[in-house]
Amino acid sequence: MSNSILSELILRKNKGIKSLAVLIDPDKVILDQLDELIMNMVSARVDFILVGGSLISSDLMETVIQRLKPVEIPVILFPGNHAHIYPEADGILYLSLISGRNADFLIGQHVLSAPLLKKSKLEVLPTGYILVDGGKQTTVSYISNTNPVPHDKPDVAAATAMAGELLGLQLTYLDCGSGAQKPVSNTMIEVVSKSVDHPIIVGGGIRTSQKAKEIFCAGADLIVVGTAFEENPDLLFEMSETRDLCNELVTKN
Ligand code: 1GP
Repeated sequence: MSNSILSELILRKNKGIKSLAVLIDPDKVILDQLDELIMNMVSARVDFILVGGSLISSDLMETVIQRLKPVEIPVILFPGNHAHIYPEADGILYLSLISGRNADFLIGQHVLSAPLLKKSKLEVLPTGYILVDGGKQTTVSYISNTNPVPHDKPDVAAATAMAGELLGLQLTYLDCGSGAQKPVSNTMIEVVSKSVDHPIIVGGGIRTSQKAKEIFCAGADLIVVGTAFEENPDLLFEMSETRDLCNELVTKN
């Protein structure tokens, strides 16, 4: 089991370098348009590709991963449950839903998937997954039967992230859920990123480059965007420029 994705994220965090990930939801992807999306992701120099979601009804996940295989961007599984494991990917966000109190998503799904993961070559990324209220109930909160952290309670999110770090989790993912009305607040990102030493992933409801810039400046190391790119593919180029501008500032300083 390699640790190249995690090492890369830690290295970038230490240098203040920001990263952009595209989330591909197998239920929403249009296979005929996948080649174009791949070309765009390569030319925008997307850093990571996440594939998955909390509820996947189609049987396209494996096909999508196989089509992404030749692309030189790491493909990371974003599983909704233990059935969403495909060894052809490069890594897996091993999400423990630490904002919730549902044992199944804290440890149960992990017990079911551990034997397969131990045998696979997937890089396992132990991640404290913190759902945050983004203005409406999301599929992930419904499916996991958990309450998100209130949007205006950064201290609760920070204490949750700290507990995850103390338990040995290597990443914190603050997520308002796909299609959220509003993303995680800048204040929450600032407070959480000052509370833990490991890389912070932020996603859910990020729809503009301006927002992406604010979220990077607040302390996110990696942002994940899905819905906004499905609605407006050109935004991919705008957001990657935003990432580049943030990174230029870092290299100048
Ligand atoms: C969802 O963070 C991801 O878990 C992406 O959310 O689809 O709203 O960009 P969006």
